[in-house]
Amino acid sequence: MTADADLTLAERAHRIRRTVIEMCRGRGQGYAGQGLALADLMAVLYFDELRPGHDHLVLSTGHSAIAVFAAAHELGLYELDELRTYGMDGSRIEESPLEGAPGFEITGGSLGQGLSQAVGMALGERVRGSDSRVYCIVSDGELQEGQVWEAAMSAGHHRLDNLVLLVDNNHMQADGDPAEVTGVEPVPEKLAAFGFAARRIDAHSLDELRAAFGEARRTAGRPTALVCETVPGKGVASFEVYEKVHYIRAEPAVWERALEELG
Ligand SMILES: Cc1ncc(C[n+]2csc(CCOP(=O)(O)OP(=O)(O)O)c2C)c(N)n1
Ligand SMILES: [Mg+2]
Repeated sequence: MTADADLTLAERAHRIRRTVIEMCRGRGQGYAGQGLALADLMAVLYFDELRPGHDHLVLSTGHSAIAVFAAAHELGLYELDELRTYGMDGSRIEESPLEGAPGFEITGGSLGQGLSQAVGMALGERVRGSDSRVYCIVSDGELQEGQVWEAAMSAGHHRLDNLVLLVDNNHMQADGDPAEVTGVEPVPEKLAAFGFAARRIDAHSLDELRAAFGEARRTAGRPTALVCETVPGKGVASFEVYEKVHYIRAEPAVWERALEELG
């Protein structure tokens, strides 16, 4: 745990990546590719963008919870020892999270539902006269769910400029590349047609992420969508071979080598 305010965002992202590997090492398996891919986004969200107790993060892609747990560890919400019980029977460190676990506003697992909840929260905050902002993470595979587009239509209709949709565009779903399963592109253009200020960003560039969030805050009258280009396994060279692997199950030595590579 650390509350060291002097760490840079790059150092936070690096620590989040190490925690992701530590979590998978516990049981020898987990969503390591997604956790590593989302580490930079998590660092910027939690240590630059979200105002604690004020803004909302809605993780629609429940199985990517590992990234949020690892970031929550940086905030001091979970001890590393507990995070190492990730996915074990009886642990509250679920592979897909439950609403009410520290860091999680909704229950995950059934894909496609989070944006609807985020739209409801954003509308609710507006009705209350609050300036709270709502950030919602969905995945590229999840865009195949019709409910996401119903929610997007609603966000555009209500001109929810307090809503930021983040698409984890890692070009991977359980059965391969969405382009080969059921194509979802062109995502920015589709979301723009639904009323979003939408664009694609490199979600491993801390500068691009910060600039995009700044622009979203300055955008009035429209929700923002950031199609975040991410690389599964980002930061651990030997995980390149797992680039298109949705779930990693490996021997202890593999996790130990990953930690050595991260440094
Ligand atoms: C409604 C629903 N349908 C199917 C699944 C099974 N499922 C779990 S993960 C997954 C892949 C979704 O794509 P994506 O989130 O892009 O995968 P990743 O990038 O993490 O590999 C699917 C179909 C689910 N969790 N919920
Ligand atoms: Mg994906």
